Amino acid sequence: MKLEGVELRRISMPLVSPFRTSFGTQTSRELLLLRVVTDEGEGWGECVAMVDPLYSEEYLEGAADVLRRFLVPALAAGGPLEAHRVATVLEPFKAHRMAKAALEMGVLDAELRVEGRSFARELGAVHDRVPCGVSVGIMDSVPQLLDAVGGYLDEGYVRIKLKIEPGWDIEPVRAVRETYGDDVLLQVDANTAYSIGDARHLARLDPFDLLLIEQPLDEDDVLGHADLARQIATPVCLDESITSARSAAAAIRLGAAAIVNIKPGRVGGYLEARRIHDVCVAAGIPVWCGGMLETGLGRAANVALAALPGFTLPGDTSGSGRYYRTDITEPFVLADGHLSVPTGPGLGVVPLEDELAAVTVSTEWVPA
Ligand code: NPQ
Ligand code: MG
Repeated sequence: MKLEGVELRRISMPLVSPFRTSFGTQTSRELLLLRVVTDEGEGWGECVAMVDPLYSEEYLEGAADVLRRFLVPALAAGGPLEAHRVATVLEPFKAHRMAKAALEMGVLDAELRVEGRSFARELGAVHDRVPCGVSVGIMDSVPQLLDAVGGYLDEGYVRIKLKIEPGWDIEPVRAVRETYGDDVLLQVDANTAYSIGDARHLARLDPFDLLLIEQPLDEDDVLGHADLARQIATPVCLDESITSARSAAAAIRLGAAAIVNIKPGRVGGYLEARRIHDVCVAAGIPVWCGGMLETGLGRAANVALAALPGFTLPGDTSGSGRYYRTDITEPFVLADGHLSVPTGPGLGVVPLEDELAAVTVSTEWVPA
């Protein structure tokens, strides 16, 4: 394949309800989509960076800039266009993993469509459907939270993740346990909102039998997570800190990660995500697939990844309706708490022309 160019498409999708985390409240999702155009066909990539660098250091316009200025030109000049070569060709440029992941995803989609193979088959999926969890934002009150959780349980979600921060942690967890019982698979995500001095406070979550606590400390504080893990009974899971298979191996060796959240965007792509899966399986560490409020495009690829054998915990692979009234692809809808793994070529889904047009803010052509 030969690269002809990449269309950068900014889209804006309203959320069905505000989503509050320890780093802020989102009411709409601004996203950068990549249409990778080759001499043999097209592929779609989705960049998960937010508008503001609040989850990680990457942000939407930064990703667009590095793609336009460095990544697309390097890929165009980098020899035969093959998905498995993309990360190597882009390696001279430091970090910018979400931008690189989006470009690799688009190339992989184009390549697999030509070859008639699915993401699931390419990545090594062993299931045809995956169990789904849901991430529940910080709310103004406990009754409001219980309402939201009850609604998701009624929809069939098999695992609940509560976003927490100082002042919204022990009581919401207690309330969910008391209302919905000990059988609900329950976990929490702090998005780096605590410090090691909070260890004794976080140990108060121990009695609630949580599956895990996700990223309580700073992303660069791997040693702190190892120290914390010795002071609390809840298993420590890393999200933001895991940026590569190498960093996953290091975190596991240090005792900082009993469980790993895998997000392809955060680690530079689906191929690196699979390597993290392999590292974790070899070390006996359970993994699950995170979520970044993806459209149906990113959701399709995530569901394929979540069907690999080491994904033994339900992920944040929610249905489209968790976030969006209208998705830009055929929506992903839960059946019995599961989503079906797409089987068609590439992602197995394509943007619906009208829906895509309705959410498009701007397009920019970056020639090869
Ligand atoms: C997490 N995701 O696991 C992230 C964080 C997150 C589903 O909890 C806009 C774009 C809003 C990306 C909010 C979930 C977001 C976002 C939260 C990512 O840490
Ligand atoms: Mg997280």
